[in-house]
Amino acid sequence: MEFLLGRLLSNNLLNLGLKDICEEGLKDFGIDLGELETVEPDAGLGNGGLGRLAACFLDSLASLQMPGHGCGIRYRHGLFEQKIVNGYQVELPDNWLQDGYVWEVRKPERAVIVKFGGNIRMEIKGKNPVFIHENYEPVRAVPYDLPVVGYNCGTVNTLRLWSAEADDFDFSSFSKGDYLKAVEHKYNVENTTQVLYPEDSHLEGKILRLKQQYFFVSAGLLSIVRRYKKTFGTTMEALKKFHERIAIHINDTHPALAIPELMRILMDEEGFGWEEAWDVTVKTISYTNHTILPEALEKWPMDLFKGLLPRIYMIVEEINERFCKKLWEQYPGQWERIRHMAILSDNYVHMAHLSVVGSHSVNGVAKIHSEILKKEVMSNFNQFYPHKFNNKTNGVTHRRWLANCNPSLSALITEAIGPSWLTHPEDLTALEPYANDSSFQEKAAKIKRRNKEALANHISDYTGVNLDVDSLLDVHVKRIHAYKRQVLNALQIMDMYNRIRDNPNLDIVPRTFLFAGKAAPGYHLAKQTIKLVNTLADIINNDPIVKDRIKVVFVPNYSVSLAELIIPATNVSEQISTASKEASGTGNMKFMMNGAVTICTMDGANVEMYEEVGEENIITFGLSAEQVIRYYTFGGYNVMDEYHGDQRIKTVVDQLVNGFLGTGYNEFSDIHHLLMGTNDEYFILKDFSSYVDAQNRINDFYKDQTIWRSMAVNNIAFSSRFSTDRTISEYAIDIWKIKPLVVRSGRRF
Ligand code: 26V
Repeated sequence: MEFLLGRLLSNNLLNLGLKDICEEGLKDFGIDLGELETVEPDAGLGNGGLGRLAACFLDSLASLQMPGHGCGIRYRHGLFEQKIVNGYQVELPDNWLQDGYVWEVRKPERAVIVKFGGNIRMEIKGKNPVFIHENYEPVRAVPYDLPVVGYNCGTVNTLRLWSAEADDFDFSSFSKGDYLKAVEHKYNVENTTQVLYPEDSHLEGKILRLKQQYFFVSAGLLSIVRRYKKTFGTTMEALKKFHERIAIHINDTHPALAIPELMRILMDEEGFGWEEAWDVTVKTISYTNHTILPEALEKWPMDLFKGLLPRIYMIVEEINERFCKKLWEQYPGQWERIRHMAILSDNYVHMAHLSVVGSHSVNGVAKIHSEILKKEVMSNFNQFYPHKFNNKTNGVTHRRWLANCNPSLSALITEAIGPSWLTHPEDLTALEPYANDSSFQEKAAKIKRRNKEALANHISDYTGVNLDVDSLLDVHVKRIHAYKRQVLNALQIMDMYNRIRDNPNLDIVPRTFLFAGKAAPGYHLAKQTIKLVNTLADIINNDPIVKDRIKVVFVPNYSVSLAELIIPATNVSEQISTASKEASGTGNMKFMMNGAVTICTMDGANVEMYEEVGEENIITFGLSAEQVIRYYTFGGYNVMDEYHGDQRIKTVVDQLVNGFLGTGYNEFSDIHHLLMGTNDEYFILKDFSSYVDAQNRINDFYKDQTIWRSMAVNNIAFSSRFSTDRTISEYAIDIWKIKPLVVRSGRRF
């Protein structure tokens, strides 16, 4: 449901082998390619990690010559634009299509009709019941196709984005002279794909979102089946082999309606019986889970679901009934277990349950996350379907996130080890010997500094803050959320500030703390966190006692394009989620590839980064996931122990509400409540002391530039596991059973 593409021009040129020549050619006309690129809108059709992962998958699929395409929504407005006014986040609509979009090709002749509402009438034809959908609202889904260009291989796949369109007027109303009703109808239909929902971790059961889900799922499936029949024929025999030729992967539960929709098409439109349709459906569909946060697990009120999708509801009811019957056979009398696993319960449709039951593969996105799924969140399902569960650790495309966004570092790497790493990321390990090569270290450090200069220009334009390019750049960029613990970083900065005020000669390396990220518009705590960071920036950056040794900056409007500017300039990558909560993280991998050192908890893919790079090249701290889960299960942690037991903690917590920050006393009351009023649900104070120690270790390592630079190079050398080329190869072999389809043999560059 989300593809966070960012800009495509430069990446497409890179993949076509045309970037250098275009750069040179444009120079002759006095045009800078970097500047020209900024004319392209940044396609923000996603919230964060989940949508960006989908975009990276598309790049690797095409670059590995895999026949794999994306299906999504052409939102008229992508993720909102963030402005900071007086320290607060203000949201503005993202009007990315206002000047047209060069990459899309509208295909009106491939439009399909998606049906909402109405009622279902059953008729008996021969011996069989048939279901007729009546009085529905038809919505025309028009596809817009974007090319997905593979790297140096001739493969161009498709990302098909669906847009809801009405005929110019609803003629039946118009002919009766009801002009306003006709216009209203058009408005309502087109409303379906107007806007991307900006929540990424909290479910609001809005009917329009369910409508979006069914809209793109139904349109996508109708177009897949139509194409299939055109290619393989319309006979029942051909359709029974659907799963042998088609794999459909659902990115989280958002497209889970693909399960009942494929059932509907096979039964109601193609004449399959239930058993046959179910067999094909389960073998076709696979599912990735991207979160264990209970508040983000999708569930829809049954009434709402039934009203909008009456036939789909009937099918889900039948799936549920058959599933519960099987559970009963396996676990006779265990009502509680069955209620917990049911798809329909407590008046809700539970989409994760539907996704597990209706697919043949369920994967988590990092080893630790997949283990937690199996052992905790979905342990019942894992017992019932042990063969379905597996892990596919996330990745990022190293072509966009290293080659394209950091061309100087990329050239240095190629100069040292040759260009094979672009198509075979595992070859990056050849860099290991360079970690202790002083000339290589020196060159890499110079590039880092130049990247900081480029970032500094942007920051001074947008925030007025002058970034000290000689300071250590410590970066915390991602969506703002309690579990990602931007508050922990802020408290640590407050403590560092207190220490400098107490001892103005404190021995610390100059450091810039950079934050960026969007808060969901209704998420007050996240919005307060942004205000807190901006308040700290005001105080600290203007305090003469600090003498510019630490600075804080919040860069507005975090996006793919901004990430491409920030990540190559970063020295320290903050990945400090409460252990067990961050399914994987992918920003962590992008920083690693660009030679940043990670300070992190043992959460998500950080655990595997630690395994790859070794303990001497990464800074870890805090409770383990096991400890966190144990605390949740058995209790045992009392926030008052930390508050009263550590003066540093008491001081910074009090400073949130005692006027020290120079704002109203209630300004940060939600944050104070998060810590003291919820018994520190995210273990921010519990991990505080260990985090401060880890920050001190960073300080000490950075002082010795030889050590630091070797850590940085080792991070690049051991990052290859985190290329989506590796991830996609695993999905292709283990789940989708697809092979490369060679379009053009031989590489040209
Ligand atoms: C959930 C919801 C809940 C309902 C409202 C709208 C909405 C929109 C998106 C989501 C998805 C939440 C899950 C998610 O984004 N997970 C992230 O997935 C990344 C890619 O696997 C992973 O790296 C992050 O750790 C994980 O938080």
